[in-house]
Amino acid sequence: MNPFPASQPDGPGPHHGAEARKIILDCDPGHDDAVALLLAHGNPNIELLAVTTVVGNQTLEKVTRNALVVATIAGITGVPFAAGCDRPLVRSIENAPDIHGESGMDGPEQPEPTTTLDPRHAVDLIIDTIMAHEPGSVTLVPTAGLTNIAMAARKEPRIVERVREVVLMGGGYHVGNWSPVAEFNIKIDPEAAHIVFNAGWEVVMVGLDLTHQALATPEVVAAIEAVGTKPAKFVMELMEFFTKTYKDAQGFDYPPVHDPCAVAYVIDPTVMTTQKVPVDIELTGTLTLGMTVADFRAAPPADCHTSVAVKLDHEKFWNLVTDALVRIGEVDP
Ligand SMILES: [Ca+2]
Repeated sequence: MNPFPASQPDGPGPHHGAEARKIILDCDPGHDDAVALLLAHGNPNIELLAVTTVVGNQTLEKVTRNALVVATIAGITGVPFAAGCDRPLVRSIENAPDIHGESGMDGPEQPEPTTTLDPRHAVDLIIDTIMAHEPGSVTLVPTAGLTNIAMAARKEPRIVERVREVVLMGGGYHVGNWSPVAEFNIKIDPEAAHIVFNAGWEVVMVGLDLTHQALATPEVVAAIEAVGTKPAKFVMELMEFFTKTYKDAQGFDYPPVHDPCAVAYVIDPTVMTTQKVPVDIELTGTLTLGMTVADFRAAPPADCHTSVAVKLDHEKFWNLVTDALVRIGEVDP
């Protein structure tokens, strides 16, 4: 039962209000990217301006198709989707089939997408979208390797001052997952990450220190199932697959659902605590390539433009996700 039917124009729903935060979601779906996209679509405090894809969890072709599948399942219309870079700036392609399967979003049945792609390259869609909006109004939310974002900053440097902030899922100041000290999104394109972290815009790093607190426990999965809609069933089945691969590949009892944490921070910064600290990217270490090196030795300098996410309010976070699914309601693809 959907308490917020779409036919009720004045009621709450996934229709953004005047104060909604404008975001561009740059992603590589990806089980957790799919949840991030559903959260962004279903929360009224977010106005989703564009969705862009980049090679990462799987090939560009696969993750782009997956993004369109999620759009179809969630009934996302009127938002441009564009495909971006199909390889990192310097390094060879690394995908993560051990976590996300051969399709990049294995588990649930996937309908044929009905959403079509914007003809622009993602880098151009990102630039066009930022330049078309008021300075300081657009937030970039990358939940993948940072190739598209780095390319956009290099191609049109004026976006750096115009963006309100970059809230990214990636890195970790005490922990890695693709190496002992490096996280996947940073490690697969460290040069791009170096560009993004050193551009001078505000960067909020929602890294593994935070996202390893966003576990899809059995209680969480049951709450999602209880929403009782097709999009909720889709998320539940994504979580079932994710639970198995995270157990097999990394020994987690419950999977950390990384990417929606970045969206949740934009919706409500009180969902987590953050700490201002200088962060830079290791590019030359033989054991530490792609490490997000955070300098906690002293108070951050006045011009420090990076912060890291520290502590998650688990209940508040998952309530946002289930609330978004309730608002999305039933969708007939
Ligand atoms: Ca991702």
